Amino acid sequence: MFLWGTATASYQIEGAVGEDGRGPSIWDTFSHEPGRTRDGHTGDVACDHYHRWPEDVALMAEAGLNAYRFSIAWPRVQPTGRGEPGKKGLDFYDRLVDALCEKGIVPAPTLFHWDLPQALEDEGGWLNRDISGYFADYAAIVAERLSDRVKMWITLNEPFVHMVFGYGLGVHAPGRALFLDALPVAHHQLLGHGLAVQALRAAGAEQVLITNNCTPVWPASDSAEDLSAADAYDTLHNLLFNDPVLLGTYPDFSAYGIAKLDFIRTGDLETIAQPLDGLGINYYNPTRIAGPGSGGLPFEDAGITGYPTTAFGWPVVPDGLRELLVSLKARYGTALPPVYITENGCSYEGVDDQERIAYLDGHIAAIRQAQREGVDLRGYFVWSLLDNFEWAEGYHQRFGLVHVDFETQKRTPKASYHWLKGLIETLKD
Ligand code: IFM
Repeated sequence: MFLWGTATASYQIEGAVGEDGRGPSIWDTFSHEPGRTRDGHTGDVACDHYHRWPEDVALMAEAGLNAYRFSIAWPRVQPTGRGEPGKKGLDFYDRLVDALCEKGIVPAPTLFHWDLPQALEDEGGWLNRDISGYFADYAAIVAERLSDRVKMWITLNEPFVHMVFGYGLGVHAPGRALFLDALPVAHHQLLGHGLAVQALRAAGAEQVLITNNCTPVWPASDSAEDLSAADAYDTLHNLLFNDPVLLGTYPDFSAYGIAKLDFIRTGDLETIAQPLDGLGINYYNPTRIAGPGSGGLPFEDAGITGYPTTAFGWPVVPDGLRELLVSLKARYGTALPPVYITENGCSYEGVDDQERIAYLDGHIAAIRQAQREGVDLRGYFVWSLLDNFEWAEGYHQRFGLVHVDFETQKRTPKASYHWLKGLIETLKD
């Protein structure tokens, strides 16, 4: 069964940050610091999904969607990231999973979508190798409770973005600007992924994936400088996260002048390269790269022109998704498991969102073309079900199929919601 779903993340929709024993996360801390998010927005209330989830599940069912990718808030399950689980937090996800199953919607939880318990950040966050083990303990707790009904699990969401934005540039929580010294964050997340796969399997999980955010990298010109800069960027953004999980190796980092990767220990890569049942891919746009960059980086973003852009200013390049999928197949061959597009979507204003319809239509055509070119694709999840808290942009970027009035919490399905519903109906015939 091909999965047609939507995707969300706990901190972006749940709200209820102080309820039922949930501990603080790094996003609670970060968003409350002056100047960190646009207009000082926080996820304190967000879409109030913690209370309104029955309405949100009903919206999915009404659209005919057969899958839902959501994330579990680690600090709801373990308020300090370690030790005994809080009962009420797990109860929330238990009820949600029951309601999804009742409606015939496959639950596909992600265990980590950036809301690290603050107590673990106080111990160094993902710079601290021990966090990998705590992550696996948490995975085991959740799977023991839910794996009788949850068959499909995703360990991490976009470890690249969490490393670069959260620890490299400091524009996301936890707000550290370590540049290339953030590299251990990649390794410790990947190690946590590998250990979590083992824990999930031990608790009866049937299907395990990781979700990487990938981008086709376009050199700005054919010059040797731009070509090698593009390779260097591809290494950091794509290969650093796909190679270890699929091939059990790290790519060559010499372009970065990093000789010592001494945080990698013997046996780590074997742990990271656990067999997977799928690769989750989040795609938004390609990246055009020139070289060399400033600040010691071997590349710089040259920007893409000549394409329509979303309200966020992101170029709309549907064929980039086909290009990406075909290139994954070319690089990994038989090591590439079935692929799920775990996020694809766009930010636009308005309820009559014809641009979003065009965006989705173009990207769905691109995945169909990739299938014709031999890529084993098993699902497509739109980001996002609801307008929600778009991290540093607060509530300014609206990605939802359903409009949310953040004053009243009223949900209004947009034109794209009705369009997607119509499309899914035609697929049933
Ligand atoms: O909102 C984010 C999501 O949390 C991760 N992937 C990209 C989305 C849009 O920026």
